[in-house]
Amino acid sequence: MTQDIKLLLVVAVALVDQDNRILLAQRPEGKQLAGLWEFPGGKLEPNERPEQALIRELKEELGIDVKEDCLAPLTFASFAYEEFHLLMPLYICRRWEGFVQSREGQALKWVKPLDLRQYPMPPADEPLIPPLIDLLNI
Ligand code: 9L3
Ligand code: MG
Repeated sequence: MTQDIKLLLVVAVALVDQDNRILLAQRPEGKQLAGLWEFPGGKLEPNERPEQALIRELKEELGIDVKEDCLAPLTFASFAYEEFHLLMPLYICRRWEGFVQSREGQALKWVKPLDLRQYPMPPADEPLIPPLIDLLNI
């Protein structure tokens, strides 16, 4: 028997500052998974590549400008919710223009890699932590 699976394509980023801290954003009240801390990002719009979607989302949500060659793919999240299957590449970015600000009322936090586990995350985001810590060589 086959089953129709709804795929949701999302892209996320680990923004890393000069002290090797990573930006987490808290999902706001009223949204699915409210209160959980996530790597910033969002859904792909039709005809967008992941890098284009991320550049758009980072401008909308955080007010920063990111160049495509500053985005490096790191790993991939895959998580099956009951209603849809989420596929989400995680990029890493160390360079951007402008100051990170909360444009959509979301709480933001710069977190040391080994403290990431203290922040409750959506289930798709959690498995992204070990490869990120490996890459940062902590
Ligand atoms: N999501 C999970 N982890 C993330 C991001 C950016 C998104 N780091 C999930 C939450 C929602 C879906 O992706 O189920 C779509 O995100 P949004 O458009 O509601 O932010
Ligand atoms: Mg978002």
